[in-house]
Amino acid sequence: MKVSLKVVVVVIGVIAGVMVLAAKSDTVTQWRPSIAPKVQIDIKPLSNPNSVNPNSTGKIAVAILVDSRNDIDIYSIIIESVRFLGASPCKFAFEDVGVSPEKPDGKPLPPDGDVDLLLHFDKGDMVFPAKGYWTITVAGYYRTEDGRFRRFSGTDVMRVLK
Ligand SMILES: [Ca+2]
Ligand SMILES: [Ca+2]
Repeated sequence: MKVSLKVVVVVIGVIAGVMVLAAKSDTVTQWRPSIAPKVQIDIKPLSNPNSVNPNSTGKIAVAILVDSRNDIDIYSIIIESVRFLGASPCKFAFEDVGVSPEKPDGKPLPPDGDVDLLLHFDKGDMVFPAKGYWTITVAGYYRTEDGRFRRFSGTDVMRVLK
């Protein structure tokens, strides 16, 4: 009788151990880095410097350049969640865009074969900083493969005229 009780205790112990391990491995597979993924953005694609006159009306284009090396799928981005100086996009398109030259007034780089997200923002919706050069963060959310919403962001330098 005592032996069978020991066996039962051992069996329960093994089952409990397996359950703890299973729970732990589940936690591990669900783990995600807490830092928001950085994406490459290009304010005014094809243009460098990215000069903007806040006193005129119109739209400013921002390309979100995501390729197969990123953790973000370009089509998982929640368009309406993206913010650029307080504005949300008024227009968007999925297209492979040419990229701004690295040096001012240099030659733009041709499309690289990976589809990008091209967003347009209405200047009337935006809050501009004072005249000068500013590092601007464009941020938003994307949906992960397991259906969660995660933040991403990217930065580019913008020149505010006037
Ligand atoms: Ca640019
Ligand atoms: Ca591209």
